[in-house]
Amino acid sequence: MPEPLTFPPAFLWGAATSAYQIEGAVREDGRTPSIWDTFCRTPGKVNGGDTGDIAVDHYHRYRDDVALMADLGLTAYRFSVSWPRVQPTGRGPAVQRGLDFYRRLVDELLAHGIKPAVTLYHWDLPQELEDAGGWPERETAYRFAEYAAIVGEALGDRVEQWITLNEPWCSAFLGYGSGVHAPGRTDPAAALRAAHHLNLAHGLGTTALRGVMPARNSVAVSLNSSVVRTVSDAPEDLDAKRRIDNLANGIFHGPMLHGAYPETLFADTARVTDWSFVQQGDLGAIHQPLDALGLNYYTPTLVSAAENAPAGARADGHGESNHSPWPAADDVAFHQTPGDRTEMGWTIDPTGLHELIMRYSHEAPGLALYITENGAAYDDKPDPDGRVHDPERIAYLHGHLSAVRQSITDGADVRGYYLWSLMDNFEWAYGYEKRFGAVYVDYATLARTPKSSARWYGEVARTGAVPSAETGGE
Ligand code: GBH
Repeated sequence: MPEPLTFPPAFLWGAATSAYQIEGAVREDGRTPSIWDTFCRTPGKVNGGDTGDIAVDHYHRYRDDVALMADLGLTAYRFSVSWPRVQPTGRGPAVQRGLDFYRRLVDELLAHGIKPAVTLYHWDLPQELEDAGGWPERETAYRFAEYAAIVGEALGDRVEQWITLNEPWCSAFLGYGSGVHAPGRTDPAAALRAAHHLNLAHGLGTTALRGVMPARNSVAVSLNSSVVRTVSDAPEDLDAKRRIDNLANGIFHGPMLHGAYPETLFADTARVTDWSFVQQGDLGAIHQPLDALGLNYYTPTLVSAAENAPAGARADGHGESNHSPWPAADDVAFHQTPGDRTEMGWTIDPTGLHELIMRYSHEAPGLALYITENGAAYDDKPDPDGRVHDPERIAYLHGHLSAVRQSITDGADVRGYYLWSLMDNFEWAYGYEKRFGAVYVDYATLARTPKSSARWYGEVARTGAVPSAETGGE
């Protein structure tokens, strides 16, 4: 029988969530609307008109949720702080009742031996800051740094792992480019400004955190870096790949890790913007030493030059929008990667995760890597006996964890893995229709039931090893 794949003893086995997707309680304890509250109330933006008003009521059920994680055997938990819960107008003094929720949550995690990782920004900008211009405005980056200091000061004594931003690509290009995410704007120039100000927020936020926290704490960012592949090695296809790699990856990791935007990005986007919003000193402010890098991975991106695309192929990355999230890249075509897909329509390709990890272990030498999100949506339904069997998710996790293990063998310094997601939750523009959870949520009662994948993953966490065969769970 083949040996199980054993991971390093200190490897963190976690699950991830975000505030708006799980908390609910949107009007409690002084919280004000974020751009997602507003977006959900804009007709036609979110499937079924769903909102995060109640979500999975984690705000009131966090004790049970932490107990469930401990019962499963998880050793780490990544969650995000809701900015408008802590600083309702996006400026000024903190609301202690808002911070108290996170203090209680962190204490509960620590009491159960679960290591918390805090994401400061997982897409829920206070609406007042959007009204003042949002991420395309430079001021938002300064506001973020102030907010980072508030949270760092409140939780820095008990949380060691910090993540400034979750997936700034989504905030900039889905929020201000394609408009499928809040605030729903469709302006490529504004999206590029947003990207720069998110970078600046990351840098200023990192500096602010360092200023208020013990030096032992670790600061990172979570990027949804794309594994970009082409349909051929024709020069125009390779050029399409280079441009999408710039817009997906280099636009963020360039300034953050190397202190510079990719040289060709300016020419690539010249017809959209002249980049005059980049001020002297910005790149230095963004390029702060980091302790770790978080990578979120779901599926690779397959491109060609539009001229090389078969008839009928088009950018499938646009969601329901007619606007592309890729500024000045109308002559790039996006293709479906061959293979089985999840319920999101995303092709299952663990080789992409290996490729991503190896790329960033070279791009960011010396930085610890964490997989801060990976997982799959399936159409889960309870059996008549109430159990939820999700063998497809176990297979997905098995494949991707094997890829992580292979990367470690190949020399990458991967220190932990956070499954997306702990439990079914509000899947942004898809509403509650898509289930990413290892734990099933019955939306009528909000009862939680671990799926077979949760038991399987808990066993992995407890043994520190992935079984050689993917069968398991209950
Ligand atoms: C993550 O986003 C989020 O961090 C998390 O909150 C969310 O619930 C989870 O994943 C599942 O969606 O088709 O052109 O947009 C992942 C978002 C989805 C962004 C795939 C990039 C492909 C490119 N990513 N998407 S495009």
